[in-house]
Amino acid sequence: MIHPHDEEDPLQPHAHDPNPTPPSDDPTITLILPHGRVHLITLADLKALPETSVADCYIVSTGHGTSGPFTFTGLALPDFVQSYVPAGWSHLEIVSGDGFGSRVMAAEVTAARPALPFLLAYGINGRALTRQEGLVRLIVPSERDDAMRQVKWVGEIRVRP
Ligand SMILES: Nc1nc2c(c(=O)[nH]1)N[C@H]1C(S)=C(S)[C@@H](COP(=O)(O)O)O[C@H]1N2
Ligand SMILES: [Mo]
Repeated sequence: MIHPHDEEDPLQPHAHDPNPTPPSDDPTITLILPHGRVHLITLADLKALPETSVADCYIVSTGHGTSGPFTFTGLALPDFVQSYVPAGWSHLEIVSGDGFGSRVMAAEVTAARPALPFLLAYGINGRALTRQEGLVRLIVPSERDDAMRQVKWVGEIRVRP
């Protein structure tokens, strides 16, 4: 239910018309660490780490219905964290240049490596994900009622203490 007077948290939207248009052409991700240190992470950087594929993923749009199943390929979030995020963080804010984003808690990433890991995806069904399709896209395989955590065009990852 939408209450017009609520200020909606852009990292936890309740309803959303998906944006079809990439905010830019560049898939580079800006990583912002808790003390303000910034790293640029290119697509090549992501691909240099071991890749993970997750089958039977669906993108369930409450507006235009369900697409899938897809096999998404990318860097699993536990592997991303291991390589890029120093210990002592509580959550990640994974946001796109269009303002859409998702908050991912440390427990979701690290509490026993899940069978269905979140991915920073750059592949779909054995081919490269296009920018139009969301490159680099956050995939949340367990999300089946809607797709409101599956951020297209990840542009910034903010690490919160
Ligand atoms: N950056 C960004 N990611 C987004 C959205 C958006 O508007 N911007 N919409 C979300 C919603 S509500 C849906 S249903 C899906 C739609 O994904 P699709 O365009 O691949 O079907 O993207 C999700 N990720
Ligand atoms: Mo949606």
